[in-house]
Parts: sequence; C-alpha cells; structure tokens
Amino acid sequence: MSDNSKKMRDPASQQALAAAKAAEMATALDRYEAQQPQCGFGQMGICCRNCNMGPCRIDPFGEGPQTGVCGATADTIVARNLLRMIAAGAAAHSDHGRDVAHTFLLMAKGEAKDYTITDELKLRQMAVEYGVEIEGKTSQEIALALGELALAEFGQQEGELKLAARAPEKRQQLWRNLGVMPRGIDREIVECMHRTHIGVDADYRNILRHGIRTALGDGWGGSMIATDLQDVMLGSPVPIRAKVNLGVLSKDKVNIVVHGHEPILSEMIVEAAREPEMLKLAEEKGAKGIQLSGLCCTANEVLMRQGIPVAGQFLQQELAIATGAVEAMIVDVQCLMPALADAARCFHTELITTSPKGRMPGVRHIEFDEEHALDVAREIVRAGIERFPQRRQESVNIPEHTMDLVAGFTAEYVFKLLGGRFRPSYRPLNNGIIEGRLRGVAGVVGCVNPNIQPVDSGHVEMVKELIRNDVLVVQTGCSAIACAKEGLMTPEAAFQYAGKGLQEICETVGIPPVLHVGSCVDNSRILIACSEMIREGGLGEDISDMPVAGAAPEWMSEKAVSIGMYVVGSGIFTVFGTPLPVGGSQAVYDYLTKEMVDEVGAGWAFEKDPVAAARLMIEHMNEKRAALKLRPMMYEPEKTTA
Ligand code: SF4
Ligand code: MSK
Repeated sequence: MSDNSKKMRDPASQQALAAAKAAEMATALDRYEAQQPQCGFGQMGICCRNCNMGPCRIDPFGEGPQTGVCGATADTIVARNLLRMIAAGAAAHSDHGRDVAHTFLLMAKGEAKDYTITDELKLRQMAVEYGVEIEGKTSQEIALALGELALAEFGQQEGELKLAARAPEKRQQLWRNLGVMPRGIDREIVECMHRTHIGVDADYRNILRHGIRTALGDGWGGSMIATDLQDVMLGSPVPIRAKVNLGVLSKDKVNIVVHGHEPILSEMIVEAAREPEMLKLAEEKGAKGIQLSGLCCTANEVLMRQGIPVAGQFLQQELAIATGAVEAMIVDVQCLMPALADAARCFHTELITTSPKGRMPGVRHIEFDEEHALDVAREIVRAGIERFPQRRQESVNIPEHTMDLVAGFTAEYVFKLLGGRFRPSYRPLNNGIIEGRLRGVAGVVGCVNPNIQPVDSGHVEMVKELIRNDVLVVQTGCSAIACAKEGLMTPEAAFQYAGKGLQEICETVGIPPVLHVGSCVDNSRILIACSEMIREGGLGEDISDMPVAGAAPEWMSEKAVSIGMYVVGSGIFTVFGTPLPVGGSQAVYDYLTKEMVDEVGAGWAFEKDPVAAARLMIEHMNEKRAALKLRPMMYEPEKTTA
C-alpha cells in the first residue's frame, strides 16, 4: 500500500491497486512501467510515417539525417505531427457535437421520442443567435430550424462559425486578420489531413496557424454545440451535491458504471435504472437496488444534470472493475482503455460497448439507437442486473473512501449567482477582480496520466496553490474529478485552503473555491464566461487583456492538445504539465511559447512542477492586473510554497 501511495494520490485508488495486483490484473500504471524507456523520437515529435518512402526520423544530435527522404525538416515534421494531434482531438469533440445535433434534430422531428426540450429559455436564446425567427413558432418548430442550422455548421464550407460571434469583437477581428477564423468544423479538420500529406505544407508557421483555426472550430464550434444542445435537450445544470470516488460503489446493490463521453445514452440509462420494474428485477436477483455511477466525462455529464455519483477519473476505470463489485460497465466513445476487456474477464463484470464507432473484440455490443433510446437503455440495465448473482462476494473489495462535492456550475448560472438572485450579472465577479479581492480566474482541466505520479497530484497541488493566492478556479474533465476527491469542491474548502479574498467571496455566495463546470466539451463554458466578463466591462477589450490562465497539468489525450490550442488561440495563457511533443524543433517551440503571444496575445508554457506552474499563472495574472491598472490585491498570502 505504501508503494501505491507513490503511484496514486487518493487512498481509494491505492486500495484498488492492491486489489488489482491480488487478482493478477495489470493496470495502466503497470503497462506504463513496462513501456519505459519510451521512444525519444516520438517524445520530440521527430518521426514521420506520413508516406511509404519513410518512416523517417531526424537525428536530434545533429550527427545523422536532418531531413526525411522528401526533404522535410524537423520543423516541418514536428509541426505536421502536432497538427495531426489537433485534428484528431478536434474530430473527437466535434463528432460528439455532431451526434448531439443529430439526436436534437431527430427529437425536433418527433423521431427520437425519449428526448424532449428541457431548457426552453436556452432554446430560444440559441435560436436567436442562429437567426431563427421565433415569433409565433412552437418550440418544436424552433428546435427543428435550430437543429438544421447547428448540424450544417459541421459541413459548412465558407463564412464563419455562428458561435464564434460570442467572442469579444476584438478577438473575432484578430482571428480574421490572422486568417484563423474557422469556416466550418469538418473543413478545418480535413484540411489538417491534406496539409500534412506528403508534399503539401512545409512551412511550420503556416501549419501551426491552421492548428489554431482547427482548434477554434472545436472550442467555438463542435464542443460548444455539444454543450449547448445537450443543455437544451437534457437540461442546463444547476448546482447539485453529490459524492465522488470508488467508495460510491455499493456492497449490496447492482453496480452499473457508465463511462465515456456522450450523455445522450447515459441519461437514458439513469432514467431506466430508476424504473420500478428494473428495481424489482434487481431485488429478485438478490440485490438491494441499483447503484449507478460514472467514470471520466460521462461521469461529469450525469453528475452535473442528475447528481449521479462519480466513481473516478480516467485512471480509475480499471480500478473500478478491480473492486469486484461492478456488474456492468457501459462505454461509448473516447478514453476507454482497450484493457478494460481483460480487466472485466478477471471478475464477473460485463463490459458493454454501445457505439458503432467504438467496439472491442470479444466484448458484448448493444448498439445505441436514438430512436429507441430508452428501450436500449433498459436492455443494458437488465444485462447489468442479470450479472449480479455471479458476483463473488469473496472478491469484493470496495474502498471506503468517498468525498462530497458540489457540481453543476455553468457560464449562465455561476457568475450570475455571484450577483445574487435579484441582480444576476457578471458585475460582482468583475468587481471582485478589479477591487483586488480576486486575483483572477484559472481554468484547470484535462486528463490524468501515469507520467505524473502520484496521479492527481499535478491537479491538486496546482489548484491548492492557485486558490491560496485568491484565484477562483474552474474545472472540467478528469481534473475536476481529481480535485473533487481531495475535497476542494465543497464550500468548506474555502476556509481550509483559499486566500482571504477568495474566502470572502465564497462565504458571501456560498460556493466552493473550485467550481466544477462539467466535462471536456464544457470547456466551451469557460470561453463563454470569459467573453461575458469582457462584455461586462472593466477588464479590457479582449480575453487576452484579462488576468486569466489555463492549465492541463496531467494532459494525455489529443483532445487536450486541441483544447490547449483553442484556449491559447482565444487569448488565454496556458500551462501544460509535460511538454507537447515538439522538443525536436526549437522553431516550433518558440512559435508556441513566444510568437503566439504576438499573434494571438497568449502563449503556451510547459512546467511539470504543479506549484511552479501555478506560480507562472499567478505571475501572468499579476502582469495583466498591472497592465489594466487594477487595484493592488487586498490580501497577499503569508508565504509562498514555490
Ligand atoms: Fe519521410 Fe517525408 Fe514520407 Fe514523412 S513524408 S515519411 S519525412 S519521406
Ligand atoms: S475524459 S479526455 S481523460 S479529461 Fe474527458 Fe478525462 Fe482527458 Fe478523457
């Protein structure tokens, strides 16, 4: 166990790691170790297999070849590889958005009868933004028009993405001048693949600028559409209390774990699992009920809207199975380890894939179908219940640990909350910053990664340092889960960890110092909040003027690269824990960390030490505060840990 405390930060995961070992079940941490040392060429981004004259690699020591067979230099190869990562990340988010838009349209046509319009106000607001005439129209008619327009943004060839108009005017103009305003969501992703094909774009700056454009199409397009249409259809989150960590699994109920990203199916599973008929079936099988919980971003989605407890983040997916208490794990797309199939075989767990895009050999597949969503969900829940009698009680090892959290903060809700019920506006937040009670706002997001151990520490240490320095932190994805497990998402955390200024605000409004704003696609909520802060006034004319910063201390996925690029491209200084794989090109590194500051008003930084990274963010906020001539901070923390 003590060894495990060096691997994973929270005690529940440490216990589950021991259980996995006892069951001779390998985990990602074991496989990570087996992969050492990892390929240096890959880490530096200097291998290329984009054509069959290769694979080629550049000698980083300058003694061997300095170009590929085609003549591509390290700069070209590194930039092209990064662009392909952005393309993949943007594609994942945007395909999620497309599926949501598709379901939304089916709902509007009356063909997806299990879905309804839940947030009428947001429907109308969005419709107006898209130029839909709403006077005298039914909600269904409005939804039909909106759904068609939203879906069309994916295949749009010319013009600008509609929701990019939410950005401050100055930012939009900057994007136009730089030639990075996204024209259509898919178009930019396709162009990434074209440009990086053998013999097309060899200019690293030109390649990277297209990376900005593609990523903006994700943040202000695919992801934003996903978030907003989900809110309209499934309901906009409001603050909700729940529990987190492996201890949410039940000893005597049927445990069904939903894992992946798209809430379209998991919302239906929540509904099905609450049906009396299902609860009766569970009892007949000897269980005391059904315990639903979530992993990764699916967890964040059903947490925010339904208060479903969170079993864990990305690196806890196998550990959930290792508790021996999971009857069924339901997966859809993204961040699902293929290793789950083997893990499930070590126990009685039934792993069920549901998306035609994400199947696993030898694993049961129950395909999701929007037109019969609830029926499919019932079949899945039933499959989980049927497994309960096979649970081997002697193999059950559920860690005791859980933690309380409050989640469900959105751009519309949270900052208005700061203004109170009678004066909903961003003014109090802006004033808090202007008066020096709050230093600024930081978005700490992204994955967990075995290359940062103990896992979760990158997030937790960074966030503690930020709130100690009166920085309000907003979080999504696995980062949010990591900090929730540490207790940072309870209102009481303000008194334990936050600086005095942030504490005062948290106390007045009754919020935690660290706000859970959702899943990875919900990073779009952070972009909207930043734009609203500019509109409110007093913090400059563009997002890049504000004392805000972003971070992904333990990033892992290509989606994180796309997110990082659209956040920086939107004018927000961003620190990643481990560097992007660009070490093989000084020119690319300089473009990302220096030239982008001139071009888009913000740059990237890489810093593995989470407290040092937090200090970089705090320094950046201090500089922005000075440039805006804001008042000095009311309180400074007693001493710094950096
Ligand atoms: Fe080598 Fe150029 Fe082909 Fe890449 S595109 S594999 S660098 S020849
Ligand atoms: S799930 S993308 S591990 S945050 Fe969004 Fe977590 Fe990263 Fe997947």
